This record gives sequence, C-alpha cells and structure tokens, in this order.
Amino acid sequence: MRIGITCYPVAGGSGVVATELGQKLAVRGHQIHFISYALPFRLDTYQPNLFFHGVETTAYPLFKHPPYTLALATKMAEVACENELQILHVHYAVPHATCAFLAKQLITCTLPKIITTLHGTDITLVGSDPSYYDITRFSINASDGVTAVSKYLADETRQTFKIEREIQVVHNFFDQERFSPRMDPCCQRNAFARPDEFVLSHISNFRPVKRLLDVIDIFDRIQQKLPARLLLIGEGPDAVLARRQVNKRNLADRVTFLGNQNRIEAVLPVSDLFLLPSEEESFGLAALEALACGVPVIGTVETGLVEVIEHNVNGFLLPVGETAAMADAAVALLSNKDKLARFKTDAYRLALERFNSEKIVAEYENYYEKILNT
Ligand code: GMT
Repeated sequence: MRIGITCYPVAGGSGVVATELGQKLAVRGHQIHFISYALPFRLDTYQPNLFFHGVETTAYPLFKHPPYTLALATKMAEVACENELQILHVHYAVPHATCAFLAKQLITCTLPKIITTLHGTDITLVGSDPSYYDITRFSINASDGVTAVSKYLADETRQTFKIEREIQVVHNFFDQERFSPRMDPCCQRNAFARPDEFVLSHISNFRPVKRLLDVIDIFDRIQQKLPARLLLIGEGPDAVLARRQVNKRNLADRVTFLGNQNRIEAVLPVSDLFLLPSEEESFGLAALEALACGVPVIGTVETGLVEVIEHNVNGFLLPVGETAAMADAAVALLSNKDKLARFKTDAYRLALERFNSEKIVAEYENYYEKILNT
C-alpha cells in the first residue's frame, strides 16, 4: 500500500506511535510518506520505503502565527497526487483530521481514504475545548475511518462529541526488538542507586495531566520506609514546579532529573517500579514501555490504563490523587521479593502477549484493507 502519515514530530506518545507504525509498515513492504513540519524525533535513520516531506510555512507581518494548517493541507494534497497515495493516515485529530479534509477538497487525482487516529488529549483536552469542538467533531465524522488507542478513548469520543459512527480500537504497541527486561551495557543500575536501594521511575511530558507532584509525593512516602531513588525522565511545563517540590522536601540527593531521553529502553530496565498517576490517560504508552522492560506500574483507575495494567498482577490501579494508597501498594510490593519478581515477569509476559508490534501493526493493516474496500 502507499500510505501518507501525518503526526506531530516532537517527543510525545502520538508521534511515537505514528513513527514506529510507519517504520514497521515500511519493513513490511508498504511505501510510507511522512508529512510534517519536522522529521519525527524517532525517525533518525535511513530506511528503504520511507520518505519525509517537510511542510514550510511563510511568515508575514500580518500573521501572529503562520497558518500551518493551510500549508499542511496543501502539502498533503501535493504528496498524495505525486505518490498516488491510497491512504492518508493522520495521528491526533487537531488539526490533522481537518487538514486531511481540506486536502481532499484540493486533490484532483484519485482520492486517498482518510484515516484519523485519536490519541487522547486531542479529544479529552484540546478537541473538546469550545474553540475547537465543532471543527474536531466535523473532521472526525468526515474521515473515512477512525481509530482510537483504547476502548476508553473510543467511548469518551462518542460521548464527548455525540458521535455514533464506528470507531475501531487499535491499542498502542511496542517494538519487542528494542524494549525488553535485559540491561543495556551503557546504563547500569549502579549508575543510579546502591545495591540495597530500589529504583522508581516516571516518564512523561511533565504536563499537569500527569500529576508530577503526585509522583514526588508517592516517592517521598516510599523512601520514608524503604531505601529508594527516583528517576524523572522528560521535560515540560511542570519541570520547575517538580524541582521546587523536590528541594522543598529535601529529596534532591534521591531524585535524578534525566531530561528527555531518546533511548528510554536503556534506562527503564534498571527500574523496580514505574509511577504513572495521571489524571487522564487514554492508553499510557509510557506504562506499556515500562511493562515491556519488566517493570510493574502504578497507575490510575477510570483511565485507559485499565486496558494496559492488570491490577495486582503486573501493577496496581488506584483512584487519581490517592497517593497514600499508591505508596502503600508500592511499599508492600517492594518489600515482598517473590511477589516483586512475579510482577516483573508478568509485566513483560503480558505486554509481549497483548501489545507486540507484529500483532498491532497487522491490526492497522487489516483496518486499512477494510477502509480501502468500502
Ligand atoms: O501524554 C500526552 O499528553 C501525549 C499524548 C500525545 O498525543 O502525544 O499522548 C497520548 O497519546 C499516547 C499514544 O497514543 C497515549 O498512550 C497517551 O495515553 C495519550 N495521553 C493522554 O491521554 C494524556
């Protein structure tokens, strides 16, 4: 198949899923054309069947912000005709689904089918904002196919946007060649902790929805009972707040801020437990990548994490904000060597069984076939 993919190129779950999907599809013989304003951040090496088309915007004194949406729609139409695209698969509805709709009005060659993948905040935070609500709803309905990364998100979308159309659930996946419990020689556990200390970790874009202060509170409670270290990976608006909190609680010598990391698969296996106490999480790719490295996860109920974590098997699911209960669960697990070993084994086993890339990429391929035949 000849497929165009549009995504945000910066660090973030939707960009990661789109990029890795494109790479895997290219390996399976499809011709993949990425269309975005920069090279997606995990697309850093040459690969046959993979092409990148950059979108240029022109500044003009009248514009407060150059109209990227228009430039993207124009580029989508151009790439679609030049490469006879059969499918234009856009990740993150805002504004990509709208750009795809616009592109379709411009295209004078055979029209590609538009598939929109909903990732989470495009529905729960951004798309539902009154400024974007109507156009997001319109663009989702105008797509030829729509997928969501969890049943939780598909239900939220139907409810928030009063949409009745079919939304296919295709979960996030991980690359089993990259993510596994084996330690990377470049990243040894003793670089972060003494042998008697537990290592906890958290990865996110440090936005309020991730509740970084809860992560620090949970860790603080744990380290009062057990020797432990916390690795914080990522960057974002709450980084300053987090550093302030760490200093205020005198935890600076126990918490390491690692910033954004390209190879999180090297860092994750040193962890004993991953903390993701998010307010909203449509799926929780970071949680899946931790599980894939054999790291159990503490997450929140009433989010898409319930489709990723099995309570009391490979982690714990607790209500948002219940940091004391989360810390108690963590301490009980870390203090029981056999149970911890079992959780770690099950974390990897279940991740591999349910979310390996072969399985999920095939689900996308089947969905493409289905939409092409409608
Ligand atoms: O977590 C974020 O805010 C980033 C966001 C994105 O689109 O880049 O992540 C969302 O998409 C991921 C990939 O599908 C999901 O695994 C995350 O759960 C989702 N984030 C939220 O729903 C908050």
